[in-house]
Amino acid sequence: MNFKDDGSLIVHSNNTLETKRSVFGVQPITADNQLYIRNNVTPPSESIVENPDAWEVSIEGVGKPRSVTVGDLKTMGVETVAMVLQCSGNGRAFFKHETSGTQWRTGAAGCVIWTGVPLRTVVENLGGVKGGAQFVTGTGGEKIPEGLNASDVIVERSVPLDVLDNILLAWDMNGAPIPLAHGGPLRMIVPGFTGVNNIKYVKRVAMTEAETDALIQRQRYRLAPLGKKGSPEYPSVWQMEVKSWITGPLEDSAAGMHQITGLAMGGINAVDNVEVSLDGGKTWEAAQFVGPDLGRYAWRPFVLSKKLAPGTYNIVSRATDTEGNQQPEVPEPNQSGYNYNGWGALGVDVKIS
Ligand SMILES: Nc1nc2c(c(=O)[nH]1)N[C@H]1C(S)=C(S)[C@@H](COP(=O)(O)O)O[C@H]1N2
Ligand SMILES: [Mo]
Repeated sequence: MNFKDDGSLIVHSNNTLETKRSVFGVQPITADNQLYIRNNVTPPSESIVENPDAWEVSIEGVGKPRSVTVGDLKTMGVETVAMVLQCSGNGRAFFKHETSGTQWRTGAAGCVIWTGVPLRTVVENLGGVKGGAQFVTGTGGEKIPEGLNASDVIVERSVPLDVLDNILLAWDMNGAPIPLAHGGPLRMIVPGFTGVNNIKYVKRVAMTEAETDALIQRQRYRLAPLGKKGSPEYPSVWQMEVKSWITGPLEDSAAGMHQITGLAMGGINAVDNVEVSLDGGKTWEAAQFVGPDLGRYAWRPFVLSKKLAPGTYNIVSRATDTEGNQQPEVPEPNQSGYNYNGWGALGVDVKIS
């Protein structure tokens, strides 16, 4: 991806880039050129973002279904939301069991500002939700390669209809048209839901009675117990969990004053507070949030100023959301390694001399 800053990223494959832990600092918003990338299939051609306003999305499962262009959507309404975009598999590398899939650590996540029209507004303009609908189903605009079974490769995800009021059909990211790599010309944004539910180059949005039968919904992204294959009997990977991690110091350094920094998020809820421990969780101290509160779905950078004497420190952080949910030391494992949020393994070991 030529607009990316190579020095900020870990390359897992040419379509799978992770942000280095050291680049987050205490910035509330992740820069476009440092944001992770994850594609399940080959993206569409760059030509689709040449004239973004011409992109069409088919709105179905409403009173008056029809195709609308991004240009039309821009006349219907506009809102912005700051949101953590985080891959369902972020932190997979910290699970103790063997997992297949990208061994993400902390960097398959970023906090981004999206601008677009609320899906609710679009739906009301088109005659409202059709009776019986229970899900919002979004379909990615990738071409299905010849000879492959469409439902095995299509990026199509369903989320519960009760989040309709939060969904945006977004055309801008961090104040500029969304680049192809991040889902331009139009992306379905579901705040508080993991990466995969945020459909890039969305070409169809349907209010549906049932969840899509696509493999990516039926079998993949399910919280299956160890040793079991994903299937509809297990919960879908939807809402994000409360989580935090340390972003500095990451390296051995000299005794004296240190700013211990990190990021904390509530996932589907707002984050309420975060504590830091220098002794692997034996004793905890409250950390301070830094910078603006960008809302429920954003993360908050935090800091604890500390004078550190020579020694070895296991620095960990533990966030609590506004509903009282707290990061566990070790989360319940699931076969594919989704939603890792354990405070133990997300900490860092540093030697101060
Ligand atoms: N159309 C489409 N949408 C998609 C994907 C995809 O492959 N195609 N990947 C999903 C996954 S698994 C993640 S983690 C995020 C990654 O978003 P990013 O590449 O903008 O960081 O997009 C999601 N939306
Ligand atoms: Mo993902």
